[in-house]
Amino acid sequence: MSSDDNTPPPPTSPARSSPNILITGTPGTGKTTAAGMVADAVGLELVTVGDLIKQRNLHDGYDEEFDTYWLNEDKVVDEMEEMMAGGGMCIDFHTCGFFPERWFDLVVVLRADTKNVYDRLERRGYKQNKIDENVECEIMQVVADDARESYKAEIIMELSSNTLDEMEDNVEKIAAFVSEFRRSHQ
Ligand code: DAT
Repeated sequence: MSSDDNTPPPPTSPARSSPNILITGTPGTGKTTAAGMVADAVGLELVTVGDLIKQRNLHDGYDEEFDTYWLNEDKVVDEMEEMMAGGGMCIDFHTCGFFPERWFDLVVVLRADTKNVYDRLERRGYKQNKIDENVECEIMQVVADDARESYKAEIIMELSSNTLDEMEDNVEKIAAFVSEFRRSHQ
């Protein structure tokens, strides 16, 4: 028997018939809204990682100053490993570099104008220091850079999310990727 027979796929291209997608971006860029629409449109299972962290205590305590939880990356990855194994997941989180590269077939980075990020976070009732930190994060392209350092360029989709029309276009583009992935991985 040749050594090529029955060789399992390499860890970077796992055999799954439905893709795992990550939707990331600075808070206020529209991740949760877009992820929910994508999951509904194409039948992916939605995981809002921020909620998971709170529900399952995957953090190292609470930061009063920034009104946020200290992320425990190892706990989050351990908790999610099994759910990612079968594919078909739509993951929504505002940072991305600590997730294993092999988990994702598409990484969407949403971008928005500073004013929109500011207004959306203000409407959400964020404290001023948290608004300022996130606006700066968007200006400095922190999440986009993190994605570029962590994932292959060909699986990253950077999309503008300033208007409802753009949001709908984005959902259509992501849904089209999912359909094509499923068609070609039957
Ligand atoms: P995130 O999950 O990135 O923090 P969100 O999905 O909660 O963002 O959206 C924040 C608010 O902004 C919410 O009220 C919906 C609105 N919003 C998001 N994307 C938008 C877009 N492209 N056009 C108009 N409003 C948008």
